[in-house]
Amino acid sequence: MENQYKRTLITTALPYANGPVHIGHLAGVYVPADIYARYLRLRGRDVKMIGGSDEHGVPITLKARKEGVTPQDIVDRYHKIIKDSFEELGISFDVYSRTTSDIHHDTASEFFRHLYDNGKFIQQTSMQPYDEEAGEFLADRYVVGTCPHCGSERAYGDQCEACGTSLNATDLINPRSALTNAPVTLKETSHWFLPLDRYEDALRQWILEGHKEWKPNVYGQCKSWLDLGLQPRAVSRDLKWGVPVPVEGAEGKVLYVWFDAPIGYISNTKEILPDTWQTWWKDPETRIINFIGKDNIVFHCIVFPAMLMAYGDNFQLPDNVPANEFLNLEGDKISTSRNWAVWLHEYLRDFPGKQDVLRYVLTVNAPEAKDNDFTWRDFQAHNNNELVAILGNFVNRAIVLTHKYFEGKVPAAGALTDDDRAMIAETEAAAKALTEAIETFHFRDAAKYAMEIARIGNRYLQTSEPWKTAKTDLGRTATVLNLALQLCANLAVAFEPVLPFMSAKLSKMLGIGKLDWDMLGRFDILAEGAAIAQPELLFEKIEDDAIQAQIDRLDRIKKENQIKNFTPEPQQPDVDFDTFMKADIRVGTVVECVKVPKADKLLKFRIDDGMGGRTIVSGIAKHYAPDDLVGKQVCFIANLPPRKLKGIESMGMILSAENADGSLVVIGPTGPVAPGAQVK
Ligand code: B3M
Ligand code: ZN
Repeated sequence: MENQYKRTLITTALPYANGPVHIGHLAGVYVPADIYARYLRLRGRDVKMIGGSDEHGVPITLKARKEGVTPQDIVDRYHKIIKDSFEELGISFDVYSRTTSDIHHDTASEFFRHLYDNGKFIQQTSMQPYDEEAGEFLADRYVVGTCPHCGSERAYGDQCEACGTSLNATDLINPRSALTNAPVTLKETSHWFLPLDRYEDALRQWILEGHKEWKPNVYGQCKSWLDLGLQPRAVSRDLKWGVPVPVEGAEGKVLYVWFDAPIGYISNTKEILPDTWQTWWKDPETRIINFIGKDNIVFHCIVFPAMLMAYGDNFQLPDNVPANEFLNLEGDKISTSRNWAVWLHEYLRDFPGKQDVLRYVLTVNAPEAKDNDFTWRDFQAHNNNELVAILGNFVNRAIVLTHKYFEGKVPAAGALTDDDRAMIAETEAAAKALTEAIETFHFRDAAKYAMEIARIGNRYLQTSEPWKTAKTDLGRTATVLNLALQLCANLAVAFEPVLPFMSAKLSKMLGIGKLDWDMLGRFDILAEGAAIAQPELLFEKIEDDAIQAQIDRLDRIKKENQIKNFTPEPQQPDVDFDTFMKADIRVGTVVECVKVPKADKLLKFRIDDGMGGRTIVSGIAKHYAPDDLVGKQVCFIANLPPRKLKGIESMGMILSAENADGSLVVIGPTGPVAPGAQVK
């Protein structure tokens, strides 16, 4: 079932350099791509894994403007963070470059020029949002106004973030420029369009007929796009940041970011293979695989292939596009703008040396067929119950016993029993299933089959009890430990794509030089008498406090977001002054406060009200501990009729504000006030 291509070019979506990468990017694109690349390398295949930062596009210029720096400053900052953190996580790019490189600008320009010279574009004029004051056309994101659906005044020209509706800039009520706040006008402009409709039949043929094996989510999205009918798509924009459109009369225009970015795959290949890059793109014996997230499917399966078809010259189309769905975080959509994410560079700082744990958890939870959820408790459980308790435990036991009974040397295996043969057969079956899973991009299953080999190991030690036979039949113990060590070697191979750091450590302990996928399922990897190093822990337990710190961080962010996005309740109808004055609001000092028994919401206050004191029962026990308010001054309504709560007579109501997250904050004077003073 192994494919017959001569070489494999793996591309990974180029992340925008307007922020760091997070676990959603990793689970969707980079971890699966890395697993696949590492697997092919272990098979001795010729493979290149191509990556880089996408450094154009409006979000980058917006961020630069917001911070008062240049777009180049922004991309320099995030390119470095992204590149360094990928490297630390062991994502084994053969190149990780950037679309601001000269080689990319040249390649993208040449690509456009070739299409232009060969009449592959049509030119169309249209009316676009314009800022008279700045003298600039405005990208959708630069137009702000009132949402026609929900009335939010902070909607953008492409989307209202308050209600989630996607919009056109012309839909907004009172559109204004985000640059100058000037009212937006419409002005005529001319752009180049790639007429996708010309490639519709070829695309149908290629995908719908030729690639029925693609994942259902990818195939389905392509089919619905094609069934809707394709339209010409603009490939230029009126912007300053980007690759300038390389033709006469195109001043002030750049290539649309989605035109230049996929060409980045070609530029980055050129960068490492200046002489042979064409073989990697134009030889039909090259297999191209695009790893992307589901929001990029149309660009990789429709637009970029149409660009390549338009170019001609034997450019090859991807053989597969194993796009993933989305990963959520603690039940909520990951969002860069809401800071709702686990950022890779922060993970690496908070969990040093635990790269493999994240890789493992993102693999077993990968959103391969549907959206999936990452939770910190689940992360901890996978580490403690699987990596530590199954994989780490098995390897440790096998090596410790080898040192205990055979001075750290691989003992000789004697005659095999039925149990031994059954264990070998199970391992072979798991290895076969593992290979099949990786070949078909089922990486979740792959990680499970690899872990199955460790489970087989634990069961084997448990049933054959080499520590018992050591007293009666040391030869039998030797056989069992020989096989157990061979299983450890199998684990070093099986897990290399997912857990490369563990695999390197284990290989070193076992004295294995170079790993090879063909070792998998074999029980003669380690030679009799070979020295095994002292056992080192492969994984350590992650304690509750480390997990709680992450959960607390997310709680804080959730709270901050609620306050940021708070919309006050509409104002109440007018009340006449005399009615208002009837409410007698006073200041009092809290003298004493206790919890009301059998009522988890209630606190009983003794208040010095300057009039002999009173008792007030208040439902704020979820927000304040009894001691919090003693000695503080609060405002209360004094003339409400007395009310019995849990048998206690409450004489008034303490005032508090309800915060955006539903929490209550008690209201008091900002300076010392005589108890009993009236609030007017
Ligand atoms: N930068 C979009 C994204 O990060 C885009 C991918 C480009 S791949 C050529 O989702
Ligand atoms: Zn809205």
